[in-house]
Formats: sequence, C-alpha cells, structure tokens
Amino acid sequence: MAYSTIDVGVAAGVATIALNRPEKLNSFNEQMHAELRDALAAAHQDTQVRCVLLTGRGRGFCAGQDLGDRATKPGGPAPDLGATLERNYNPLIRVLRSSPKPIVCAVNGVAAGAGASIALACDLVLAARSAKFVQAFCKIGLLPDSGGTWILPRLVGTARAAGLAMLGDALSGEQAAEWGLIWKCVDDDRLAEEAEALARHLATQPTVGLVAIRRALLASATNTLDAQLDLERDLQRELGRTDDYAEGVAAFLAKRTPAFKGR
Ligand code: LHQ
Repeated sequence: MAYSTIDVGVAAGVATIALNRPEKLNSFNEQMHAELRDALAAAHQDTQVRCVLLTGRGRGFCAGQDLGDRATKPGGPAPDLGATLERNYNPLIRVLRSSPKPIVCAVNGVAAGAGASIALACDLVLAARSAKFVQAFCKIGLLPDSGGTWILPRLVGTARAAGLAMLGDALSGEQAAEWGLIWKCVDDDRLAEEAEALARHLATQPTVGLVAIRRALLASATNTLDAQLDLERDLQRELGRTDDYAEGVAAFLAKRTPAFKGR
C-alpha cells in the first residue's frame, strides 16, 4: 500500500511511523486510519522489526478526529460517532495495546482529543517540552474516547482526570511527566534523537518479555492480587522457555553483553 497520510521507515529494528497531515495537525480521516492500520500490521509481521516508534510530522503530534469529516450538517442527520469509534479508533487502540512489539511514542507537539488517547496507548511516551496534551473533547460536547476515560484516571488519578477531561486545559509536556501521564519530557531539539535511541535500544531487548510486561501491567488494572500472581506465574513460565531468557542468563554468567533475538 502506498501511503500519503503517514510516512514509514524501517532501520535498526525500528519501524518509525510518522503521522503526516501537518496542515491539519495530523488529525485523523478515514484514509489515515486505513494507512496506519496497514503500517502497524506490516510492522507487526516484519520479523526484522522489534520496536515501533510513532510520531508526527510538522508542529503537532495529532489533533484527534478531523472535525471537518464528522461535522453535523445543518438540517441533516447527526453523524454516528459510535460507528466511527467502532470502525477506526477502538480497533487502533486494541492493536496498539496488543502489539507483539513494544511501541514508543514521540509526542512532538500538540496531542489533542483522540490524538492524546492514541499517544497514551503506547508503551513509553516521550514528549517535547513544547508539546501539549489537550483533552479537547469537552469543548465540543464529547467525552474522552479511544480509551481516554480508562487510561486517564489510572495514570493521574480521578481528581486530575476529571479536571483535564472537564476543563480541556492544555497540560504541558513537563507537567505531563510530573503528573505521571508520560514517561519523560525532553527538550524539543532532543526529542527525535532520544526517541530513536530509546526505540533502537528496545529493538535489541527481549521482545517477548517486554510484551509480557505490558500484558501483566494492563491486567493489573482489573485483577485481584491472587489473579495477578497466577498471571505472573503463567507468563514467567512462558518467558522461561524463550531463547532470550537462556541468552540473558548465559550472558550474565559469562559477564558479556547478551545478544537477544526477540524470541
Ligand atoms: C484541525 C483539527 C481537527 C480538523 C486542528 N480537525 N482540523 C472520535 C469519534 C468521532 C468523532 C469525534 O471525535 C472523535 C475523537 C476526537 O478526537 S474528538 C476531538 C477532536 N479534536 C479536537 O477537538 C481538537 C481541535 N483542535 C484544537 O482544539 C486546536 O487546533 C489545537 C488545541 C489542537 C491546536 O491549537 P493551535 O495550535 O492554536 O492550532 P490551530 O487551532 O490554529 O490549528 C491549526 C490548523 O489545524 C487549523 O487549520 P487552518 O486552516 O485554520 O490553519 C485547524 O483548523 C486545523 N485543525 N485540529 N481536529
């Protein structure tokens, strides 16, 4: 598939996917959803790829839904926003959260509406100091979607989630890191380099183990301690059978750097 709304490149085990509708702050239309779906599926299937890096071109990361596409026409029927979520956003969030590879997000500018939810659905989120996280939904009569109402209270607590979601004020990259919304905030001119270095590092690490970590952390949101102990036992059993576990222990004992293969 030839892409016109995203850019994709693969190097050093990292598939970098950049949202590329800068004149609309990389807001999503149907085509961008289809292209991103395709690019993620390709990255997941490519055995050379062991980490995905998601970012945006231009001054924004993503302004959520392209509102020009989903406006209510005067006198016309209301658009079915539930159908849009069902067809595009919900599958995207599910794909990100069940990816067989770790996903790094480099938030290079504003992340608004579903754009913020998509960033927060990635495993490690880096943001430029000038980036902003805006729960813009309330300003157009909507609620945070694409997992927003699930992830926000888990990351920052209900009080801050309610403030962000009901006021729609911009949260700076720095404050997002202070509040625990994201992993790290870095200077603007360092973002691309740091995000790439992080993604390249993850691409050399035990991929199956990293994905199991995500799975267990996500499951902890609803599991009891007993259920979580069982899950850890089951996942650890599987990880103990991977080549990367054997290599990690062998390398440790031999005092050498491990060469993980991601299997
Ligand atoms: C845009 C957009 C945009 C189109 C900037 N669309 N053009 C799911 C299910 C189905 C439907 C509903 O939605 C959802 C999930 C959602 O994501 S709902 C939330 C949708 N997003 C928003 O409400 C954010 C709207 N944008 C803004 O509030 C501002 O643009 C932000 C705060 C993101 C950035 O502000 P500024 O830095 O001041 O930039 P700007 O407003 O001047 O935008 C630059 C251009 O981008 C501008 O176009 P223009 O031709 O005037 O230069 C905007 O119209 C365009 N743009 N967001 N979502």
